[in-house]
Amino acid sequence: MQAGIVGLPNAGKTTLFNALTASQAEVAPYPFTTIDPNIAEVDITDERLLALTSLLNPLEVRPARLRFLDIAGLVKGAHKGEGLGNEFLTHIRTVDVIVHVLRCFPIINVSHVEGSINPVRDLEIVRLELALSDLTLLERAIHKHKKISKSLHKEELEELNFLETIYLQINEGRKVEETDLLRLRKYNLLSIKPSLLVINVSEDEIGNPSEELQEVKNYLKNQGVDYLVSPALLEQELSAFSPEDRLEYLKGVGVSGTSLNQLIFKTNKLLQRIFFYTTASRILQAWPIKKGTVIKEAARMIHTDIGEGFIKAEVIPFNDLLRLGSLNKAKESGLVKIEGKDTSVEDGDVIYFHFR
Ligand SMILES: Nc1nc2c(ncn2[C@@H]2O[C@H](COP(=O)(O)OP(=O)(O)O)[C@@H](O)[C@H]2O)c(=O)[nH]1
Ligand SMILES: [Mg+2]
Repeated sequence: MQAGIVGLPNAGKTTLFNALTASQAEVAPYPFTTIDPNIAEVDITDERLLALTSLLNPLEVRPARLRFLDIAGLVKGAHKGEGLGNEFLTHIRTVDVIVHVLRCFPIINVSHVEGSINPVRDLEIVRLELALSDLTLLERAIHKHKKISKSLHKEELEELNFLETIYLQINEGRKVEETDLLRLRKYNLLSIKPSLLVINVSEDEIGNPSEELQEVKNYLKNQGVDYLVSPALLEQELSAFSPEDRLEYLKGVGVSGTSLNQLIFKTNKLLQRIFFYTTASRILQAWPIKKGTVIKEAARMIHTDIGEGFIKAEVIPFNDLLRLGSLNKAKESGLVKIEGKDTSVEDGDVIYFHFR
């Protein structure tokens, strides 16, 4: 799973990135570019995985991972190449979710490209840049199709029509239909990607919200957009401390959890992610998948051979396994179900795949 961080310069993107990843960062340079985005991966901490670890005593534990990409700030005109914006954006075209950072902390020492604090304005500037960047991409795709339109097959002509329709929808700021999203996947458009807003506030704003903070919260609520309020700088400073100390400090200033945990929770909700677990070869592994995925697809995710040669799966819900205390007891109690390829995976299922 990958998340791409966007926002205006000095919104606190890199600060948030550090806060999210510093404690366990594995910062890798991006190999094929000169304007390197910061990249780091974090383990998705998971209560169930911890419980399964103490229960099953595995040789190895592999949590699901979330990768963050932090790109340089966008400015007005980024889509036209202003400030190299377009190149930055290409780095995050393939992410699963966009994390959009809005600056709410005041102008003291840190300047703002637009000269004042106004998160609603900033939100719309960046949204517009994402949309304009998509339009440029679509224009190119449409142009390519048109150049050879005489020799196009029926499906390709249909694709051309489809792209033109989408172009108009994005251009006019209309909502793209749910059913079209899947078909658009291969174009990696940014403006239609699931996105989460992170409002970056200073520590003292949490208990004492500014007018701007109230305004942007209401604005997002009215649009039905999920957001979280993050004291990014404080969290970056806290990242040197133990998780327990961090949480205690945050609770002291009125925040219920780390931005990372809130972000993971909200991302899973937004993307309708659930988790299943495998324990084969005494390797305990968590697998994130989309709700509604069937067992055969889940098998394929682990390995194409397991998907292709799938015979059956033994499935036990996490809660039953925890209650009974071991896989053997679960089997004896008949709580391990044999499932075929078309059964949907449920959140928390512990699965053993049989395959040829
Ligand atoms: N006071 C305060 N400063 C912040 C906060 N977040 C970021 N900054 C500062 O703002 C500056 C720009 O932050 P940075 O993360 O580099 O912004 P980016 O350009 O969006 O990556 C840095 O000096 C940060 O220390 C915050 O919540 N409060
Ligand atoms: Mg930065």
